[in-house]
Amino acid sequence: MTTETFTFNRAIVRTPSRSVTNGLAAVAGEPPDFAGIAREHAAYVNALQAAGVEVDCLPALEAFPDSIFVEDTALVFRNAAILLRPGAPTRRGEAAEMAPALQRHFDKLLTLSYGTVDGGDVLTTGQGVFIGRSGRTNAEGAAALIELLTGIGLRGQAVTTPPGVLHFKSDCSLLDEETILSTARLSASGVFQGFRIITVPEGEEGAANAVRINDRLFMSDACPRTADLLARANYRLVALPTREIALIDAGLSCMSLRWQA
Ligand code: CIR
Repeated sequence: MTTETFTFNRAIVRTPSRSVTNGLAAVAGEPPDFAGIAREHAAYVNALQAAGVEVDCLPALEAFPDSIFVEDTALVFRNAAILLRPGAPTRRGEAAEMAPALQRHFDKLLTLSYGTVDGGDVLTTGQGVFIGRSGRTNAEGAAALIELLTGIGLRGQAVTTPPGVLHFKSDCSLLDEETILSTARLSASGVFQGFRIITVPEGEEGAANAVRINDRLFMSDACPRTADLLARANYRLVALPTREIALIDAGLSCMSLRWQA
């Protein structure tokens, strides 16, 4: 059994820009508060460091309101990184902004050359890499990514994201090599056959976007019933504030690229 899918000692994050208050939201509503986002980001970075992760914090990019959500720009593995093509037109340029940091950290940097893929649609497990087609990740992008993954010895598989859900990982996360935390609407598709599934209680769908980092599990502090369930399953929980980032459709996984160097 390998634990590489949740053992991490390096991460890249990006300082939130003031423009983050104009981040994309599927349903226009209350905009997030900049100071609140900055606090949530700082708590997240502290939690990464407390988990033993060395964090490279990139400068804010005012031209890209959603650039704090670095996960969507790239995939990172032990020996290679893949620069993606984010699906939202206002976010496409974020990938080029990420390239220099990836060049610093990785000897091998591959680039998706056609289609669109957001990293939020990609779940890496010990058995393969799920690529959820979504409003952001199209079939061409998924096919191009599968080819790149094959070249670095990984097996990619295109799957479906439930309608109305932003990203595949908005609705699931890897808890350990055998276990996936998922919403009922996602696991109903049968996509996680062979895994043990822990289903988030109805009404707490946002809890499905958790992040396993070393011996702990980062999760939203707004999901008490899921926290109960996971604590009883013996996961070591780190509850983090997500109220403001949730206003622009984001969760905890979005705010970092994580790998084992
Ligand atoms: C967006 O709509 O692209 C951002 N407001 C939220 C991105 C969240 N990223 C993620 O789930 N990986």
